[in-house]
Amino acid sequence: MAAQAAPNVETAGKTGAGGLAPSQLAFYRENGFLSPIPAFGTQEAATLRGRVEALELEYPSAPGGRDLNQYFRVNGHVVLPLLAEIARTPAILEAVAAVLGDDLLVWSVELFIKEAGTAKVVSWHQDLTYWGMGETDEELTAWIALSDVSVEAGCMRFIPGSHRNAIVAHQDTFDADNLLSRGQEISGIDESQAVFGALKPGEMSFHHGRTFHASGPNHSADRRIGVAVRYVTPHVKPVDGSADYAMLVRGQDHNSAWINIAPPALPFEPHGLKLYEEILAAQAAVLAGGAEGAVSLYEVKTGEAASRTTEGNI
Ligand SMILES: O=C(O)CCC(=O)C(=O)O
Repeated sequence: MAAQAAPNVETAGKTGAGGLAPSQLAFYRENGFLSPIPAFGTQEAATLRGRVEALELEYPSAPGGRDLNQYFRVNGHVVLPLLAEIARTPAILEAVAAVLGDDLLVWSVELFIKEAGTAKVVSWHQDLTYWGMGETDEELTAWIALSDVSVEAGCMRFIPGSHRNAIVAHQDTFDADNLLSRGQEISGIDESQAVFGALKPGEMSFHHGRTFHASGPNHSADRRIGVAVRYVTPHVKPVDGSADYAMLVRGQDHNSAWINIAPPALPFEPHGLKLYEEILAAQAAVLAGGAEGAVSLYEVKTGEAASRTTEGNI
């Protein structure tokens, strides 16, 4: 399909530093995604990438009896100051606020890394399918590129307007080459409708939690590194009334159902590790619910997660 290109930030006439122009906001509302949007300068992006790679060198196996990849892939902001810091970047918050309003929380931060030449993919899916938040419009993902995320490197693809669907049926594949927690996928997507969201280092895309999206293998000679930050408003609630956790990053959280968490001061502090297990235990029942196989990213450690670290908000 000859999809309409997203308005370029250089030409769109922004409403304020980091904010979105009316044409960009209109594009997002119409299509359920927007790409590219500037988040960091090239040098800043290189520095952030260096900090991610320094963590990989420093923690070949991470504290807390889990691999670093576990913390990179699920709720990294709870134990890694770097990821909490990226999620609080003013230019990113300014742009997210243009869509969701001034009161913003971060529900999750995840790193999606595809090594050079890897067959790893992300199948067609809608994010909200297993998150237990219903079909809310008050959530979006900012996906920030820390490397050159070209078509060749396996950038994301989006189906324009697909966010107008309800949550559709997904099948768990547990495919080893799929980066998703259970390899979930929507069948029957007309890929000719898809629009690529290639990003330069420091650029980001936004997508709605019901937008159909996917990404292919990395055929480039470099790693493909992206940080996905899941923003919600205080109006979003776990639909089953269960406890879930989020970090307030802008404005106020007047009437939220979220247990508010603070960003960590240091990597893998004992308190952060305990909180990490508490959150994973609380989320596992919902996020791994109904799966036919083990969802390894949501495997709860026995014995530890039962004790709460929080008394209300922290
Ligand atoms: O990193 C990718 O290719 C896909 C990421 C994704 O599906 C998401 O952020 O929701």
